[in-house]
Amino acid sequence: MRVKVSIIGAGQVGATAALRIAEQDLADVALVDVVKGLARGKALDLRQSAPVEGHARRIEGSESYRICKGSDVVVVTAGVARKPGMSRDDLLQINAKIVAEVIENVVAVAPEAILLMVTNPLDVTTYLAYKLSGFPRSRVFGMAGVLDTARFRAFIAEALNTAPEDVQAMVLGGHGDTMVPLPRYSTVSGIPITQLLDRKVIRAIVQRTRQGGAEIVKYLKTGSAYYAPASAIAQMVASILKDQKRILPTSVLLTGQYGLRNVFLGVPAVLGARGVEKVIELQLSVAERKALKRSAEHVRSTVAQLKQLGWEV
Ligand code: TXD
Repeated sequence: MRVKVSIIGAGQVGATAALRIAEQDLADVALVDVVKGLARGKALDLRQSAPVEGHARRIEGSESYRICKGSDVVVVTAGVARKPGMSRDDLLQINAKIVAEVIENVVAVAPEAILLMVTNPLDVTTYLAYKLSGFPRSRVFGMAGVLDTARFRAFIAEALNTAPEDVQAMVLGGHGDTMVPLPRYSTVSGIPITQLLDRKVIRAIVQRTRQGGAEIVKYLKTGSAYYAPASAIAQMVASILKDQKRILPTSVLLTGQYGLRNVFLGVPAVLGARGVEKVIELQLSVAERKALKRSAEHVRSTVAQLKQLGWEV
């Protein structure tokens, strides 16, 4: 049986995610974009790399959602990205409209799919997708934490001059400046980083992680990061399609966990064939709990802005 992942938005993140999913032999890919010819062109290019890369994945591109029929997972990257000086929240008005249109189309062709949201502001577009799709909470969630922890892990590995994959880390909270990296739950081959790195160094890494996206936007000027985001998407998709049940930081609707409810926020979750199968509740210090609450308040205030803009969600 062939599995299929649809990716809505064939821009930088969407097209790179398509490449990773095909080259990792995870699924066939359907790419959709409103810009005429864009998804078709990129899909054709990707197909032509298959003989050299050595996979037999089907990759289609279109302006029409018809090609998404039968998708197991739909990844939503449609929207605009940040330019220098912009926060993720500045994207709210325009991306909310785009996400609403996308969700309506996706629900019509792939009502059984798992929705993985990527468009910023992430925790808010995921909330919107949850409300508009009517899908259960286990089938609507967002990618951000895997990227934020990947940045945290990369910086720790650089500071220690060690293999990046040996570094495990956890980042909670919303995808923005209020995210909560957790040095206490970060290790290198099982050794807590607090035993390996100076407190001041850890603090600097935490700060750099929070600004990780902006640092790249400043260099690129016309867009934001996409290689690492695409890696993060592929990892989450793999955990779902292979039913790996990996514990990955995921933006999930909280229903009382961490003392919070009715808000999407990054927390460790078990990802398997049924989507979010479980939320893991970590023991937090008073300061960590406070930081997470602050992050939740920030996401809530952006949802409130959405309501002010006339969205009934
Ligand atoms: O961690 C995370 N969640 C993120 C989020 C990491 C990286 C990027 N993040 C966000 O993803 C970013 O802030 C943007 O909101 C999205 C997509 O970023 P990308 O860098 O891929 O932006 P591009 O290159 O501009 O691509 C967006 C594509 C582009 O081709 C548009 O034509 C298309 O989206 N688009 C649409 N497709 C379908 N339907 C509609 N309505 C539509 N509108 C735009």
